[in-house]
Amino acid sequence: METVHSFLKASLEALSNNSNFLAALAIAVLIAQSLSLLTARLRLRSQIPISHKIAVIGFPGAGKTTLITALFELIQRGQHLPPVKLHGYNTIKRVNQYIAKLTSGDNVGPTTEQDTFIYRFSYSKSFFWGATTYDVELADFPGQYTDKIAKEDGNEEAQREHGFELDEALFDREFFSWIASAREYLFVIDLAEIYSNQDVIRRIADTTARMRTSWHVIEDAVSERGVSDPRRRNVHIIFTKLDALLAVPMTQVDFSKLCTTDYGEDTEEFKKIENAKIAIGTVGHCGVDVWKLPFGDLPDLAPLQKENEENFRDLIQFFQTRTKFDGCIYSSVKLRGVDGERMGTSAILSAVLP
Ligand SMILES: Nc1nc2c(ncn2[C@@H]2O[C@H](COP(=O)(O)OP(=O)(O)OP(=O)(O)O)[C@@H](O)[C@H]2O)c(=O)[nH]1
Ligand SMILES: [Mg+2]
Repeated sequence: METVHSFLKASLEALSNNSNFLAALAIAVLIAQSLSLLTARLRLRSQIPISHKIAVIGFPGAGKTTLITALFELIQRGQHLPPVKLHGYNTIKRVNQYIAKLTSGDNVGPTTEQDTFIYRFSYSKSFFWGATTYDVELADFPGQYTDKIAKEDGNEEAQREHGFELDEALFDREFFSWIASAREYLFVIDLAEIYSNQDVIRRIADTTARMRTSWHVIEDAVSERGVSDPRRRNVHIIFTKLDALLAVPMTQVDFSKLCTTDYGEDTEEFKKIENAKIAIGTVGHCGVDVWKLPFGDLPDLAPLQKENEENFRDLIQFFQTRTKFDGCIYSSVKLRGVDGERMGTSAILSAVLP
């Protein structure tokens, strides 16, 4: 008995003398414990769906509903996401109705207060610890709402001084609660509307002021409801209807001159269209369809985008300082890539989906 005791004592002494060994042992135990805790947490997380809310904000006619429809059209192709499940009869019905309209070239029609709609879908992603499910909500609010929250446009200083005295009763309460809990905000700006204006600079200044006011009101709603810091919300600016900037309006094309030679390819009129690369509508009686030019055939868009972002520098800087600004994306439902994808749609999905 005494020999066993002295053997154990001697062994322990030998081990404790070897402090490196003990330290390594302690670290190994710690790592094993942390790993099992982390795996347990991740497993638990994979069992609870993660909620992800995306708010689409913009003035009436900016192209919000059309854009959302184009996003669903891409989602349903299943190239960019694992299989997606649409939730609720209304989401399924609306998505399919609107996609049919978009495909046939019909307008989806303005969204009214009664139409305020939250699309719901979910999908799962596999990780080494299991699958995580995301419950996504995408809200299409009527442009009239944005108009109302930005009604103090051009008078931001006074508004900041006097606080926000917006009549919340004007709004559906659900709107503010939902907006305050969103994770991603898409501010949609209509390029066609901006650049077709008589006074472009004034229009940009006005849009900037109204968008800023909208964000101030959202910030206010967020802090009032005590949910996390508005500076941690992701904001994206989406410039829609890019095609309108590349277009030669049909009224400017003289069809009689277009067709003077074989398909008129050498005429000045044809060059006008060729240079613009796209025209609104089909050049009917020549049978030349300039609608579906793939992205690769478009003129270099970088200078145009640079100039536009220079024009919107104030708004971009405002979002950069007050939010987690994620940049600008250009979209057009009329311009398609060779695989049929509408311009901007996959960039938007990658930017806003987890
Ligand atoms: N040329 C062109 N027109 C577009 C594009 N996207 C939308 N439009 C047109 O713009 C108009 C308004 O589109 P909507 O999607 O209804 O706009 P909205 O922002 O939902 O409008 P509200 O619901 O009133 O707030 C429709 O006539 C669309 O066909 C685009 O990329 N290019
Ligand atoms: Mg709409």
